Amino acid sequence: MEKRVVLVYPYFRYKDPVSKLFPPLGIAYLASQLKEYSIDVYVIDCTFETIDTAVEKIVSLKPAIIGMSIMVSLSRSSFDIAAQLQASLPDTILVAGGALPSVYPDHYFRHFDLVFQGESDLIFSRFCRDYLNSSDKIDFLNRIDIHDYPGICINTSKGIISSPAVHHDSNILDTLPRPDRSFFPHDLYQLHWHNSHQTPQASIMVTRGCPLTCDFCSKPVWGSVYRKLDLDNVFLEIDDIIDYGYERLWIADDSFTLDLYYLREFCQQKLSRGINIEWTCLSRTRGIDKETVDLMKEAGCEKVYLGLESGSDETLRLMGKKSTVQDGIDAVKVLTQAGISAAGFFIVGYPGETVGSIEKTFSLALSLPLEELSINVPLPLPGSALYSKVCHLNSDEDWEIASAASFVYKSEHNQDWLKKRIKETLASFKER
Ligand code: B12
Repeated sequence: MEKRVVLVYPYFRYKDPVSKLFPPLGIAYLASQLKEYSIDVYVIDCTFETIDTAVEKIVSLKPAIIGMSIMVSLSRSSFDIAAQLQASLPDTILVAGGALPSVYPDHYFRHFDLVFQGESDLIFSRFCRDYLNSSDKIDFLNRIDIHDYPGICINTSKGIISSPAVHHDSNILDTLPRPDRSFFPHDLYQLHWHNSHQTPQASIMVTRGCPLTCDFCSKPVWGSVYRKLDLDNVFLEIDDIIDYGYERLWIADDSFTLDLYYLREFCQQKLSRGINIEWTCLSRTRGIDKETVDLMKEAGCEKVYLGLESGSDETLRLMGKKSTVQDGIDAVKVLTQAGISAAGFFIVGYPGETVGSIEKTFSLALSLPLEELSINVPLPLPGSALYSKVCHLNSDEDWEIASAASFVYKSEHNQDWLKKRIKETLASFKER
């Protein structure tokens, strides 16, 4: 084995072509941390690969450690690759991390040696340094003191042991190196955006965590404590993204508009520094006002994705949303009046809602001046309150998501009818 770490992002575009493709940011965070320890690091971003070529590349590198970044829809690919790697590289340590392993670590032990939960970039790199300085895999794993590595979860002869994941304070986050995006095929990503007639975009995270408690939302990595990054560092990262040729930022924060003071500061500094790049973000519907939205527009905000969710206040209550239908209508209005496009996410077929409330959602979706519309049935994400109510998936179950209109659990709603109505609504939306 070579003293090197290979990071793998097991998303294969050919399996599930989505319109939005971003270089995987979690991998960029891990890579920069590993480089801080002068560790020899390689990245296999599978986005434009096939499983066979990806496995071939990883095996030829003979890494001592492989770290795979996994979210709910990447589970099957991660298991497929890991099974092949286990067979070809029995002495390599296989580590799973990211959103799904963070909430469901025991699912991974069949193919991985250990799991890191939560914000583990800092701790994983320390783990890699320590392991690369040791000589024997079995001996090292047997001697691990889990308190040395917060967030680690490991299957030992005495059973599964873990130490709780950490959420770093802002002052620690501000000392971390900027994510290293140098490993990704930016030309292919940008070609993808051009081919789909969209502005080339890269993702960035400015704030972390969300204190809201929506029933369907899982906060597997960042948790509930809202933290903000130092804006000097944020703008250096934005400079990197511009240097790689991207023309729009996709701000991936759970809710970038939560702290209006910080949001305005971001806009003002972006303007005063003359940083010329468009951006989009996600937002809740309540709380954004005209003054802030006008400033967002001036600072290059092109589109805001709103969690509108339902056309019925009763259903919004079932979803644990601390907002009303009117908040959503007002938010779309204030954005569009400022010249910012509004995109709407809706969920239909929520447990406990009625056909009447579902129809209200379809009507609302068609009545608003939205630029983009997404309507899904509930997806019970592991770690969400909804998940514990409706789902008891066992660990052999596959987590790959087949379709936005198919239930992955037994629902009281008629799936065929919902599918038909979603299709009709999306068709009417397109025709408009
Ligand atoms: C950008 C994004 C996308 C992008 C694609 C991902 C990409 N290439 O960038 C798009 C828009 C396509 C997308 C789609 C979907 N997404 Co998405 N997405 C996100 C989002 C907003 C940001 C991801 C990100 O870059 N985060 C920043 C990086 C730094 O965080 P990170 O990857 O988690 O990495 C950190 C740790 O996890 C850890 N880590 C990560 N990998 C590894 C690996 C190892 C070895 C170790 C040790 C540590 C480690 O270190 C990092 C730093 O601490 C997150 C929410 C969020 N705020 O994170 C949702 C999120 C990941 N998505 C989610 C979901 C459900 C989806 C969809 C299934 C939605 C749907 N219904 O269609 C689809 C699936 C698409 C597909 N085909 O796979 C869920 C996943 C839930 C889960 N439990 O797995 C999340 C958490 C949002 C949510 N709360 O619902 N998504």
